Amino acid sequence: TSKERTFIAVKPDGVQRGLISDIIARFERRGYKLVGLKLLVPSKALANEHYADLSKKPFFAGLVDYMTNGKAPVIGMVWEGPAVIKQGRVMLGATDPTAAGPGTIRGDYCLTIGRNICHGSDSAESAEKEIGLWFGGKGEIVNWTANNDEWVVS
Ligand code: DAT
Ligand code: MG
Repeated sequence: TSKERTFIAVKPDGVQRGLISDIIARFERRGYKLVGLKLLVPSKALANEHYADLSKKPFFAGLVDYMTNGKAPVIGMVWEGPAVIKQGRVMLGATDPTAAGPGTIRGDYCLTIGRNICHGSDSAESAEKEIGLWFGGKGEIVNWTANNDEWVVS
């Protein structure tokens, strides 16, 4: 539906490389609506829970350290709009940047899977879980009407 929401993050390497604005711009100019935004160094507990599905993988410890060591923060966002979960993943590009096509975020800016600069929920279930994890506080998600909605979504 047009109220679908997904969790998109700029990982520490994306922040360090100055790519926050580019990543936001891609979602914004397409017409998706920003309803949550924060800058933080995630706790180990948050990163562990966020990547819980991957806890048995050999790269898990390195992944959590990279997300949480504070060498740069993470930008966490909630974007809303038609098919934003699936389209967000398409806009990010393949997890392994060597397979990510040009025009995608990873295809335009990344070379390796361990430094792929962005995250996007991969299903309705993960979107719900991740939005709840990263945006727990009252008022952190803002419901608002964009004045150009009638020109973007019909
Ligand atoms: P995605 O981030 O596209 O949802 P994922 O959920 O499978 O991909 O994995 C989460 C992150 O873990 C991914 O963005 C980068 C890291 N990762 C995944 N597979 C990896 C691997 N084989 N080696 C190193 N890091 C990996
Ligand atoms: Mg994933």
